Amino acid sequence: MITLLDYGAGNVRSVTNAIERLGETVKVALNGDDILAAEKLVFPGVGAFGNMMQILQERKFSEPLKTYLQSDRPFFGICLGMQALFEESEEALGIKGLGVFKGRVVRFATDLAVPHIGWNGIKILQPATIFNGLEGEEKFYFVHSYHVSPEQEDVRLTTTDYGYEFVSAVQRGNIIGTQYHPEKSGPAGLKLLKNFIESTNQADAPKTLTGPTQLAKRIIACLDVRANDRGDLVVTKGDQYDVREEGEVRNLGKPVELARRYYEEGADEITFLNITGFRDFPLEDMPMIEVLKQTSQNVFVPLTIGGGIRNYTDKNGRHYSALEVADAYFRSGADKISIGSDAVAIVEEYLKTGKRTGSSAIEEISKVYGSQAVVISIDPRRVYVDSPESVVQQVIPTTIPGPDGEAYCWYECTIRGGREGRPVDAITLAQVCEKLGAGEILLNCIDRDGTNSGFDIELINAVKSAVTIPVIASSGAGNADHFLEVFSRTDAESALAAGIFHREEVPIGAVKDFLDNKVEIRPA
Ligand code: 1PR
Repeated sequence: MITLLDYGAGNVRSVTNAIERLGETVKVALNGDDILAAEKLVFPGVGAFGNMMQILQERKFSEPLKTYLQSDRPFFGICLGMQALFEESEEALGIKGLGVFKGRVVRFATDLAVPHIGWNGIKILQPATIFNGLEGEEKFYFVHSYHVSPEQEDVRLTTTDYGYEFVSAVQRGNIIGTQYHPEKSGPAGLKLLKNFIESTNQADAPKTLTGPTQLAKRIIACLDVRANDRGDLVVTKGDQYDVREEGEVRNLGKPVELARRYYEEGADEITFLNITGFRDFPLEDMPMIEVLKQTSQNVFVPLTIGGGIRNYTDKNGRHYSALEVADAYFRSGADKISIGSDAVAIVEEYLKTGKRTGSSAIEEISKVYGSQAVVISIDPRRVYVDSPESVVQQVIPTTIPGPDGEAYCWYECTIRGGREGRPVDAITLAQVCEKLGAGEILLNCIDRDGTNSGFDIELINAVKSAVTIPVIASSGAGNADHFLEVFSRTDAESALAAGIFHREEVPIGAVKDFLDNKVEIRPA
């Protein structure tokens, strides 16, 4: 039996699902005695360091955890669960870690996008049973802005390159910690967890990479979900956001089944967008929560969910904060949440006052779950203008002239699924959201959505060059070449598509086969 330390934040469901999938039972530690009684302890930390350490203290978990670790019984810390083993973190100066390993947790000091999100390789420095049976070339899923910096060389288990080489796993005796998420790293990650569960004493000689590891460009499958007119939850897909055909909501399949198919075909991430979330409050629309729960039982890559994440007061006067909505999603299996319409309202408010309120959904959720868990979904539409001076918004020159030959455009943010335009532009929106704590931009484009005509390269370059967080290019993919184009002509970290995958015009495997040897990818 595996004991799981759940300190209340983040997605522990995925770790439980992964362990149960491997045939092992999971007991959640409810108090210090449960920790002390554990035979094998897994600590899947997600969120922010300060918040985690405070909760460990409040729940009186810290001392039993230290005692357990001193006894050298099997321990697996994942992400923050590894960082907690160190003395302190730059993420929350003044708050002490468990101090089991000497050293600190530091923020990435690189010009590359931070958080470091996606699939990267590892260089194995010493034998460890968790790597038995692996080829050494596998990629694992990372999502973090901080990494450990151990004082002692001999605890370094793996390193990874991102701007520079950092320690991505540690080991001392039976204590193991990885920065990467095995529960989100597909078959390779499951193998690693299986090795921990079965723990033989014999570690194979490690096979490892020689050169630097490379972060893969991610291919993301997106499922727009809503109820059709009969009330069934379906995956739908619009043309420029219009999801109806001859009056009916297009039905392209069942969300849980499709997500599972995309996982098996090699999707690096799966995104669900509850596209009517702006009018049907998600906590009253429990089917989406159920979709997440069921999906996370079979899908071991990251899951993002968006739609309806905002403050809400129901008809009985009960107030829900956006954080509560996000909590429900995280606890049901989401790794990231995506905020659309509410981000526009937050940014408009910020632009009026120039001040943070500290209470916006972006700030509150990133404080608890970490910025890497907060994606901003932007739904922009091109507006052509004659000159950069003609509007206050950020304008770019365009090689695709407007209907009257205009040589400039700006990107108007929309809300409520493209129904309403707002005077804020996509570049400003992305910049302000980054400032408020968002960790990634999902950059849609209404003009390209569902057109199969390729990504809007000008939009992606304009937004990508204005922020330091990762950008997901979205809307318009019609063939595998469009993915090569977006990765060669922009610095987007990932590309998302919907229609071509749902209609099986170009399967994910075909996109990856086409990109292989041209772009760094995780093979399907
Ligand atoms: O505003 O926080 O409630 O979130 C609602 C979310 O639902 C937003 O992320 C918004 O993008 C999304 N949404 C709302 N209405 C629609 C619609 O289509 N009517 N879908 C919609 C947006 C856009 C993409 C799509 C790509 C790729 N979907 O994510 O998957 O454009 O499509 P393609 O490859 O077929 O071209 P809130």
